[in-house]
Amino acid sequence: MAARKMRRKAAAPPPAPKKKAPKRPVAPRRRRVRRTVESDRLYARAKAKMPGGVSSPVRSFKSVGATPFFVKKAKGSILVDADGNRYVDYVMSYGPHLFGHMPKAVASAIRKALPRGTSYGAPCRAEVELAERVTRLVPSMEKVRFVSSGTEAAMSAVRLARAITGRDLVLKFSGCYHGHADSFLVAAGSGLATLGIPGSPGVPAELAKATITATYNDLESVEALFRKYPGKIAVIAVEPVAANMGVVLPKPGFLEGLRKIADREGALLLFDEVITGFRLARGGAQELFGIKPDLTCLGKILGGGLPVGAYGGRADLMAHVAPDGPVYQAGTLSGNPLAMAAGIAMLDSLTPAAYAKLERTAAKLEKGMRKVAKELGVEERLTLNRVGSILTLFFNPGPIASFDDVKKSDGAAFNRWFHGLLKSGVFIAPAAFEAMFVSTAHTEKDLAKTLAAHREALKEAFAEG
Ligand code: KE4
Repeated sequence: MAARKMRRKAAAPPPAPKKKAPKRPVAPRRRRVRRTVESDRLYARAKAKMPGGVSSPVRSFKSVGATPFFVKKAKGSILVDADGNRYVDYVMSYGPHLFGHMPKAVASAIRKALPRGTSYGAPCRAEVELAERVTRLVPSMEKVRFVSSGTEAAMSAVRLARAITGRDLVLKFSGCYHGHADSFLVAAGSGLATLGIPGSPGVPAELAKATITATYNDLESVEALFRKYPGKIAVIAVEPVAANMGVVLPKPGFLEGLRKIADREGALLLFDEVITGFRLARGGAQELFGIKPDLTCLGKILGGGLPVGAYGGRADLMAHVAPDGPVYQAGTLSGNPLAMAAGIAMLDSLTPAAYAKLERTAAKLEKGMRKVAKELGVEERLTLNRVGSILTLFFNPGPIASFDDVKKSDGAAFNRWFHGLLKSGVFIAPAAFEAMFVSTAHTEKDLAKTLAAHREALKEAFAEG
């Protein structure tokens, strides 16, 4: 069979050279329609058993008028959902994944720790080793206590500040978010702002009154509250770079001003570095801006994706924490060996090269996003705020320095932009009051895909605007 065919082929004249087809303009790659069958099935089951079908409200896609996809797996900069759709991920679990999902060092540290057990209810070596790293990287934290979330960290730091000063009032900034402890669910950012919840029901009015709110970047608003409540404010709690109303940078002198006011008034200064800690520098925002708070809370990166939070500060302040002192705080899973192992691997990977790469990638993303906006002639209608590897695009001419500014943004345009990106396989937080998180795992290819998606999505965002 094969030989006969061969002979026939030999006798036939050589085929005429094929004419080259005229070059057709290359149409932009058609967007693959995202399948959502499996995610929809999972969502229906989830809603039957879980409020909103999610474990944290922002994940519901409610504020962008859609339903969530369910993740099947994640690696590096990529998320894959239950229907096999792949996304370049800029949520990065809202901050922990500075090196992308499942970086080798963290995965191997967890695998090595697992055979030794998951939680002891007793101290272990890993806690000590992580505590030594945290206090070395963040010198203002002479002592540290591990907890299991950023909320626990902020809540405990406030309790400590109230105990030390003997004062009740907590001063926070509208649009900043410090977790969901009662004292902080007042004019908060992140999920509350996203869902338009000014302050959560269930917080006793008496307790809500103990939280007073100033305007971010407005020192006079802080001075006014200290004039109004002399000797009553225990702590000024602030995100040194706000990232829960979108990214809003501190104006020059703002953080220094808070430091001076706290010292003058006998209040403590608490930096909530749950997002900025280890991200903006090895020593967080306090290293970047050179301001030393009295207390700091940490989370996210500190656990590399496993549940970890921490609070800490001067040794004389932390001496008030039980069992050394009377301020009670406890936690079954605090300091568990798996999370500690992950944290050690994360902090040991905080090299100058990693920060250089984060800055290069984030700067390139910012530059590309600005270029696209300029080419589309919409740059005047947008504000892009970036510090290091966190950034937010506001549909707002700006400038944006406070939550009041942020609230003037065009939410509908943001939603169209969000969906435009998602259709093209780029996942950002389904909420206008969050940050985009860049990691060392984001590649040139990811950036190219992101900027192409951004171009199409911006057109859609402004198509109706
Ligand atoms: P957790 O309790 O969620 O670990 O941390 C609370 C917290 C405290 N402080 C800051 C500055 C924070 O950003 C957070 C939590 N951040 C949000 C996202 N902006 C978590 C995402 C969510 O709520 O699902």
